[in-house]
Amino acid sequence: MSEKSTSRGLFGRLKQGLAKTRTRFTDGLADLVFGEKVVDLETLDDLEELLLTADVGVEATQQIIVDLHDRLGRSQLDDGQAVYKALHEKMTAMLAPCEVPLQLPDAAPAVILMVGVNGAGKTTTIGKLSQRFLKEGNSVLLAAGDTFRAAASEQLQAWGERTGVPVIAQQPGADPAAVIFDALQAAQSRNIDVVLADTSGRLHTQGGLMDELKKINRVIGKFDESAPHEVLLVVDAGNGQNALSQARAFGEAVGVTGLVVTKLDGTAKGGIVFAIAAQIGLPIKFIGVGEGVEDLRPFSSADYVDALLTK
Ligand SMILES: Nc1nc2c(ncn2[C@@H]2O[C@H](COP(=O)(O)OP(=O)(O)O)[C@@H](O)[C@H]2O)c(=O)[nH]1
Ligand SMILES: [Mg+2]
Repeated sequence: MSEKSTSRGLFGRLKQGLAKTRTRFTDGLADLVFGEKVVDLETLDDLEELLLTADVGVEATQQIIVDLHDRLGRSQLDDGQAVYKALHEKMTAMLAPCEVPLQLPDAAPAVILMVGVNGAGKTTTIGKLSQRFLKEGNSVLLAAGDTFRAAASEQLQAWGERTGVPVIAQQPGADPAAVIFDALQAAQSRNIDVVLADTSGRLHTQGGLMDELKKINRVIGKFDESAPHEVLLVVDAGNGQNALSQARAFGEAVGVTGLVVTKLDGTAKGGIVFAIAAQIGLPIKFIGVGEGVEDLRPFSSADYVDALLTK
């Protein structure tokens, strides 16, 4: 397959993954800007409503509307196509600062800590990431830091078996910081390139569990003071605006370095990435648009907006 057709295939997958949000956008936009209708302030009101219902959030929506309003005021937007183009430009520009690809540090091993609420997709994302890193020529080891449920470490071990990656685990109820420390030592002695550390889901409002996460973070820092090199907060797009409070709380506790936004395929709330861009400003390292390994994609602002706004 040529490079071109591969990338077209991946883009098609992204479009399909974002179908629910895209339908909301393109259906709404079809009425607003693709018709013969004259573009006026009422159109902007309707557009505002459309953005809000796709979970773009009040702040990001205001930024977009103000930008279009300014342009409309300068009468650059005399037709629907011009509005569409301006909207496309503004939305891409808003997301661009969040497009910061994950770069593995030179450390041996590179340590990536995954955090987030229950069911967000941490363990699944670890499985998908381990395949990505392997493909890129790195050796990988998984640390089963979710010791809360027996099923959690089994789920991680199943990924380990599937990908042929070692998993360091202990009994349910073991101290997660100790499990992860063990895993780091094992990785070092085996010359492993990347350690992906899983953790139990916790609500950002559960103080005790957030303290446990801080301890995990400290213990990793004792192993290597530059670690963890990435702390990735996994958020479920279907939870909409809750992602923002999660990002703030986890950020305060352990210094989140980037986000993974999962399950965009199951929701029409794909606008949440704009709210994240406007109010959190952290890099979005990956997005999940399905169950397959290829459905965890590095975040691209241009592709994302293209996939949302093209029929
Ligand atoms: N459709 C879809 N499902 C996902 C995605 N990411 C994770 N899941 C599913 O979400 C569920 C919870 O994932 P899991 O990794 O166990 O969450 P954790 O509790 O954060 O570790 C599983 O059934 C996953 O298959 C995604 O991007 N799209
Ligand atoms: Mg899990």
